[in-house]
Amino acid sequence: PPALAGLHAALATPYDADGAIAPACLERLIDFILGQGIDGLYVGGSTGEALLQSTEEREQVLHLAAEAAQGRGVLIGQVGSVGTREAQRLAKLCASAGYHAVSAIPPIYFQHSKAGILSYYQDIAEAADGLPVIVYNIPKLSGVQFSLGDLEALLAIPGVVGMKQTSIDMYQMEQLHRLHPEKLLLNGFDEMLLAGIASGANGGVGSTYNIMGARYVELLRRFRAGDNAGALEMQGRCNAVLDALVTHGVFPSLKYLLYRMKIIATPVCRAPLDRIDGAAARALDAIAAELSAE
Ligand code: SI3
Repeated sequence: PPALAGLHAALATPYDADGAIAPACLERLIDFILGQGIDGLYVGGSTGEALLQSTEEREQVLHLAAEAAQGRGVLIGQVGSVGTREAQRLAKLCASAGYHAVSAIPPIYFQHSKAGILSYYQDIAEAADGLPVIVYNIPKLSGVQFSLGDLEALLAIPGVVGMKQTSIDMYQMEQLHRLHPEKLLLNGFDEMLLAGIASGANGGVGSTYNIMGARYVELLRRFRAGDNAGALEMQGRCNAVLDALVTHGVFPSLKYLLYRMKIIATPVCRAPLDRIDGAAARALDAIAAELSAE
């Protein structure tokens, strides 16, 4: 499998009660994730709430995560932004801070031409100073739809080594694998990790690897050992948790669980993300107890 394959947690950003980034909690979270057997960290992605942070805060998180990892695991920095300048600035930082790769969502809000999006990725690859670039395809949140041909044009950019596919289109995953077997393919939706790796993905990036990484490590181990029924059983155990997260809001629920598992000090997400209370809190408390006991 290509380098950078494996399971990478889409790192959450812990905050203190005032909403500032909490370095000690970030360290504890990274220790917890890597202790579960997860291969690396995907820093500054959707789960990291990067687009709700200032550029300076995004830089701070990228630095803090690299320091806390202390050379353990693969480090992938998500640098995608509304505009090219910020993305390049963050890509440069990753190159100097010991990251192994950068990744980027397409430029959002303005509806850019395909040529504009292509040059955005070329510019990021240049700023990344030789670091491999992983395109982050997430049509659900970015609003940018890529055809197979569009994705192939992105994969042909010098420096682009692969794709993080946060898409339910497993036909497209299989096509990417079949037509570009040398490229890295990371599965984005945790609830479909088994489907993704069965369709050619070399691993995954997931938000719920923050809370139950060991379950995904075991899923992948069983799949690689040819135990498909066992892998499906693990996917089911993960999805029983994901059912609640998807119902109550993935990012606020994830923070709430990390808080109840005593890994981070507050369940705070950046507004306008929701807060968890009432019946949602009660449902998640039971899950936190179950995960803490593992
Ligand atoms: O950048 C990131 O935080 C991710 O890689 C996120 C990851 O792909 C998540 N996707 C979204 C849209 O949130 C999944 O892990 C997702 O939260 C999970 O599968 C629940 O739907």
